[in-house]
Amino acid sequence: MKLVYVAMGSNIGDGRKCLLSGIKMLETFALGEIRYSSFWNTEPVEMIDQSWFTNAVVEFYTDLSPIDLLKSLQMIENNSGRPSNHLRNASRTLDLDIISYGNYVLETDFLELPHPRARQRLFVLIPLQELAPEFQFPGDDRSLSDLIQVAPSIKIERLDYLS
Ligand code: PH2
Ligand code: MG
Ligand code: MG
Repeated sequence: MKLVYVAMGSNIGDGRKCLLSGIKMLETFALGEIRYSSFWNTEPVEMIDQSWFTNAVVEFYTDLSPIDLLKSLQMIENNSGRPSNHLRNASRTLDLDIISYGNYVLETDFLELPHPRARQRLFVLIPLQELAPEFQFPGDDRSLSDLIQVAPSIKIERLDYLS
């Protein structure tokens, strides 16, 4: 059983609904409770002329292998209306990226662990810090605060559904 962190993002349709329905689908195979961060509205990074994203990070345990977890996440993306042959960085109803899988460090053609770009992306680091302030990337002794300080700045605001 491994503890995993998955980043969620949506910039087509109602982002909050897309993320909530994604979490419901994750519940069908996660072991135990899924913990999740607040939802954050974030400026698109490395995309031109795209809508803002709703982003969050979730934490759960799994007994799936990294590759089977990746396949399950891709099935959920497809169920959310995202074609599997989409272009990299195209807009999407739901994007699910494995940020870390236990303390695995892995490099294959279709999966790299931990996620190769997460440490530079505030739309991952800030929800992750909210959810797991003590988190460290495998093989990296920097804190999330250290990483957040040097990451390229973007506009990011926490959604507050109670107000
Ligand atoms: N995902 C990307 C590229 N750019 N920007 C934001 N704000 N949020 C994302 O989830 C995101 C992005 C590729 O998956
Ligand atoms: Mg992504
Ligand atoms: Mg992805």
